[in-house]
Amino acid sequence: MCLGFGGGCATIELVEWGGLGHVSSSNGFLWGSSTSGPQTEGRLAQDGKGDNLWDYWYRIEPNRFYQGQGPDKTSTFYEHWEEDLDLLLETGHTAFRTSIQWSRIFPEGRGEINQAGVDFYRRVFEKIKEKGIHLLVNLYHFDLPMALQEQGDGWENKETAYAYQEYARFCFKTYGDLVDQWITFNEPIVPVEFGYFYDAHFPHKVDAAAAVKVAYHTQLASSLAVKACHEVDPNYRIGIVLNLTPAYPRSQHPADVKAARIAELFQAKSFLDPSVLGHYPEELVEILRERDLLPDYDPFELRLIEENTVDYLGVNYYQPLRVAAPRYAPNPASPLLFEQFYEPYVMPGRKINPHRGWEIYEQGLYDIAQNIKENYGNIEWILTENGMGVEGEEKFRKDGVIQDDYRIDFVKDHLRELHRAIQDGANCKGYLIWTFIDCWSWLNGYKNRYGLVELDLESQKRTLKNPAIGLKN
Ligand code: BGP
Repeated sequence: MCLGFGGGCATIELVEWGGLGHVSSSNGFLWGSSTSGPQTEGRLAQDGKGDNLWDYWYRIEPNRFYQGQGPDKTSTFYEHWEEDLDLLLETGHTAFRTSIQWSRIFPEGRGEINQAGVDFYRRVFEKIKEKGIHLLVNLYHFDLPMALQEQGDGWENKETAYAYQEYARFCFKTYGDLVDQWITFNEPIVPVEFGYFYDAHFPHKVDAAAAVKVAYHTQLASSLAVKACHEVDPNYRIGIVLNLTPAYPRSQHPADVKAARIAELFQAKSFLDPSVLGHYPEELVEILRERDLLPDYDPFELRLIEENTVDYLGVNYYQPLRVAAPRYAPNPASPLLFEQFYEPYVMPGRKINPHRGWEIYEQGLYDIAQNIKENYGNIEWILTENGMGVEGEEKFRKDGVIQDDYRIDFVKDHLRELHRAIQDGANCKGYLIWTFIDCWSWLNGYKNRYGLVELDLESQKRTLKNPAIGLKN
């Protein structure tokens, strides 16, 4: 299959699928993949890492994880990192994004350092730089050190934001010479939604007031990290990764349109506006104020958020958010949930990834780009996650290799929309696929495979899938 980006500095044109590789480091556009520490590294008895929320939750409720697959082993990157990094070049990466596990550096969240963890990341990052690969490092991918949850109620406690800033500052000082772009948080709305509205992530609270506090303290932490980063070195670049799908209303009925507007306030603008514009959307503040849900804040913190906006954005995009006005009035005695404002809408005739059940809507990427251009000062951004999960992928194996042509088509179709957006002025500087080597997923274990490289869970053997081999040639 033939597609990719190429050409001169200003234009990006569709060219042969040289895939991630042969295209254009020449014009500086970044090609690569994203992953995270907790989803790849695994733990060894003597590695000194402390528990994070996932390690703890898995220990007490392994039954809540797909096929009992937890975060203890994942893809054993902690042991196989050298071999894995060799595959970066083989699969044509010019950029790579991973995350540091806070609990590997500070097992208790703050205080004593785990030197083995500090050295591990240093070695990994040095090797990535030796290979000439642009390195993006995220500081938080859903993985709060458990000690901070146990001792201080985690993100419900403002102190956690300051503990995070100390951790972040340590990382800027320790690895700043190796990291090209920093990221404060990955999809910070996800732990708020899944951990505090819905019973899907630990700590399983269903409590809107706690959710709002967690969201506010996370934003505060992100802004504190931006501040610390620029204090350590004003030239360091730092951003935040958000899932920015527009909310598409079922119809133009005013109730559906309102539902979509509120969905976007909760799901996207709650972090996008303070991170990029430096303030919260007034309508969101009003909704919270009316329900007596505003968190404790002081003017100093709001000023800090205003003065420490991000240098660039990371955008994750998998599927669109389609919503409709709620069908039923809420039961006044039930906890406040998103459904009181909007409910998911399953559009008849939508295009589907049948192997994962998620809608495919490539144009969403173009719409995201237009939104950033028109409403967020056309801030520089990178597509930091886009990819296709496939359940039972072994059924596509032929001659020993997974023939994932469907993934090539998926990427190709999204790149077309990205290309169109860039032609229309989008300030997008890179495309990172989710993911490099099949990795562990929070609730789905190894059910849905996303990798350019196949992982055999038994032997831990890595095998290039079809397009990855294509990239090599
Ligand atoms: C994103 C997360 C990733 C990854 C991905 C795929 O939202 O940032 O960590 O998990 O989704 O989703 P899943 O693993 O649920 O299929």
